Amino acid sequence: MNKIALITGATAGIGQATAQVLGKNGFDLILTGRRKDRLEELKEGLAKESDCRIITLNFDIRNLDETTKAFDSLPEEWKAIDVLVNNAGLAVGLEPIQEGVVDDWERMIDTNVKGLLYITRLVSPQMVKRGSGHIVNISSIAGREAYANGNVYCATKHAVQALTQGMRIDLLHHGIKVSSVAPGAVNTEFSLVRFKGNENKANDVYKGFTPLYAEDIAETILFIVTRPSHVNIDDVLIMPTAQAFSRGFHKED
Ligand code: NDP
Ligand code: 8X3
Repeated sequence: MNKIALITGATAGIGQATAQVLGKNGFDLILTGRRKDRLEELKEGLAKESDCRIITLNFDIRNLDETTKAFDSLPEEWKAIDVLVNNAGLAVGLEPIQEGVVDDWERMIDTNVKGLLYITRLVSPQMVKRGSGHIVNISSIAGREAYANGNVYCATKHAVQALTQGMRIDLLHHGIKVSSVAPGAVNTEFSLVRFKGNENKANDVYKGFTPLYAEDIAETILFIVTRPSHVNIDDVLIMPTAQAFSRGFHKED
């Protein structure tokens, strides 16, 4: 039987690419997100390109009740998840703290921190029961350093780093691996979401240099989850060659 990977936020960007890469490399998939049509499209596409089995779960990860119901709806054998990729997340807004929009703060904290915790709380007991499993948390360069106006988003990703370490310690005696992947700028829908649909602002983020692509992160995740059982890749910081730190880019006109 194939290993089962649950990927949160598989409707776009890094999660979608990870679904494609893991699906083509022998994993069965549980794919989640709010946009049901995108999940169905991805499932259909993957079914043509690979022979992996796929279940889609459509829910808002900020809602504990919805998340629990979605997990409970899985057939019993699918609850034995081998790999959990905690990817669903977002930045909303880019304002100095004194001008911050409280609703934006709540969306980020509820998704990036609380949502990650909700799904981990549901999946990890099954891993503990079996004495195996792997949790991969998608952090960010924003989880290593703060940058101007990034305040709350950076705080949520610092929380992901701390949770990665905490989970690794708590799960140490249960044979469960915990890893984090912290990317720099990846060209996905991330900036479109951050700038609330403003395409010009979003496109500007990736102008003048070659950013990472979602596939670069997906390949990294595949490497991490296919190491031998005695090897854990704790933390990966992966940056575009043209980015040395959060706001340090080599850009050409
Ligand atoms: P995208 O916007 O392309 O994808 C984000 C995914 O998260 C979507 O599938 C979206 O699905 C899902 N998501 C967001 N909110 C919710 C929610 N409330 N409930 C369920 N799913 C949700 O961005 P990326 O692929 O770039 O982002 C993926 C992760 O990578 C995030 O955690 C982000 O912080 C992190 N990251 C991104 C970087 C970048 O530069 N792009 C760099 C470093 C880290 P849907 O809207 O359908 O619910
Ligand atoms: C996404 C990258 O630098 O915009 O986490 O925060 S950054």
